This record gives sequence, structure tokens and C-alpha cells, in this order.
Amino acid sequence: MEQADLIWHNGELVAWEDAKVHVLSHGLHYGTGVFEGVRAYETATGPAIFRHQDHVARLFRSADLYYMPLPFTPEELRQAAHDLLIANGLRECYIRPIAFRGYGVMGLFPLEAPVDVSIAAWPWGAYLGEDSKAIGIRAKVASWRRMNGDSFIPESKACGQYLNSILAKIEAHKAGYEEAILLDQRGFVGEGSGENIFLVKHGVIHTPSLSGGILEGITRNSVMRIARDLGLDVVERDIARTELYAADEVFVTGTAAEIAAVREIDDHPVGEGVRGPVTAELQRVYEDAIRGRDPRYAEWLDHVAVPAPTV
Ligand code: PPE
Repeated sequence: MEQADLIWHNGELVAWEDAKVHVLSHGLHYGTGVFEGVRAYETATGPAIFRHQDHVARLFRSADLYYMPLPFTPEELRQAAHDLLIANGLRECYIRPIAFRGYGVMGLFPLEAPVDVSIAAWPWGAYLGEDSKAIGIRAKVASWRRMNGDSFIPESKACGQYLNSILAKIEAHKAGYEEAILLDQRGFVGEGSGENIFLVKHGVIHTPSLSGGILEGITRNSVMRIARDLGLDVVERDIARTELYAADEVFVTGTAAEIAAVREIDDHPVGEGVRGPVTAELQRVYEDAIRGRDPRYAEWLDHVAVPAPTV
């Protein structure tokens, strides 16, 4: 991975290589942590963190669902990310806030363990590969099902829960595909290992509803708003696996992946086997939104006063 100079750790900026935790940290043993993935972009009016407050709010919600009070306020964590970008001189980057149960308690009762909070930021390029946006990726429906609300809390972006995505991702990768699509416990389409999923059929956009145990993606929400602003209908409903094969277009959305076209699923070409026109149009408007070029989405930008480079 690429690096930056400093990491924000429990209220202080420390050198990247010094941001360490004890091997007996609770979160390392039991996955007791929650995290976010956020992106900052260079915009027409300076660097800005995209939908920052929404990401911070989700971090607090994720933590609360696992009975983990954070020792900072949302506003303090928002400000911490600003300080971090400014200190690192980062004008465009991925931002990873994480809160986890720290060192001091072993065993499965975590409520007396300390809660540590860190925020790191570094440059991170195309998550699903350079071709994922203009050409598209090849995806495979995983044999692993998305964990459901009987066993975990799918609405929480919790560290330990990602073992589920990781099994699916490894399976897809070993079989030669770029991404895995997980079905939910009922066999309906759930989401990608790290993205929400959409299909386009006869000009209408369809995406799994939240009741199937998917993560409520912030990019998903942005894309639904953009699509409706473009006059497109968006339907949230249960989607059968085979509907993906018959779709005109499929794409996945996430902070890291942004909007990636899916050109093939289980070796069936999606539509013409290339990125479709609706996907391309949504990508274009999303790009305008994150770059501050579309005033309709100005409230999504949290501007950061990163000084301009001196060279
Ligand atoms: N589903 C899952 C399971 C998921 O991990 C993500 C984000 C999404 C949907 C989309 O959510 P949003 O980013 O709010 O639109 N995945 C993050 C982590 C990826 C990683 O490899 O780590 C991300 O995109 O930052």
C-alpha cells in the first residue's frame, strides 16, 4: 500500500510507522472493531471529503450496535480527519477511520476493554482495477452467503464481519474473477464483497432492498439520488440471481470502488458485455458530484483547508 507521513491515533498525530497496537488487543483476537472507508477528492474549490458527516454518523451507529461507546464526539472525529489531511498535505486520498476494543481485557465480554480510535489516510487508486470503470469487471456469484441478522448485524460496518466478505473474495479471486457477489440467506442477490450492486433493465434501475441484510452504502444512496435526478426510476426489491444474467447492465458501488461496471457474471456477458449507457451516465454525474462540478450536490462536500503544494 501507499503510505503517508502521519496517522491520527487516540487524539494525536503520530508517525506512520509508530501507529502500533499491542498483540493482545481485543479487536485483533475477536474482531471487535468498526470502521469506515471515506474518500477525499480535489475539487474545483479545493480538497473536499465526500459525504464525510454521513460516514462519521455510520461509524457511530456501527459502534453503538456493538455496544462500543466512542471516546470522541462525531465533530471531534470530523475535525481529526481534517487535521490529518492538512498535516499530511493530502488533497486526494482514501480515509480509514477505525474504532476497536484495545488492550487490557481478554475473553468474550468486551465492555470493560478500552476503545481506541485511529484515522489513517493515503492515496488509493482504482479499487477493482484500472479497467473497472470504463470497461468493467468479471464477477462470480460466491458459494458463501452474506451473513444475516440472525448471526451478525449486517447494518454495522464491523471488522469481524468482514471474514464473510473475505471468504467470498478469495473464492472469486482463485477462480479468476475480480469480484464476488454474495446472495443473501434467502438466495436473493445481496451485494459485492465490498460494494452494493445494481442492475438496469429496460431503463429502470433495480437494487436489493435493505431488508436482505446488506450494508446501507453511502455511494448506493448517492447513486440512487443521482439516478432519480436524471429522471430514472429506482426500485429497491428482492432480486433473483438469474435476473443478473438477463440484465441490460450491472454495476457495483462503494467508496473504494466508486461506480464499477460489471461486464460478465458467472461467464455470461451482461448486456453487450461492455459498460452500458446508464452506468456511464451515472459515473459521469457521480464524478461531477465528487469533483464539486455539480451544484445540486454541493452539500455532499466537506471542504478541507489543505495548503497548496509549494513546488
Ligand atoms: N457493502 C460492503 C460489504 C462494503 O464493505 C461497502 C464499502 C459497501 C457495501 C459500500 O458502502 P459505501 O462505501 O458506503 O458506499 N466497502 C468499503 C471497504 C472496502 C475495503 O476493502 O476495505 C469501502 O468501499 O471503502
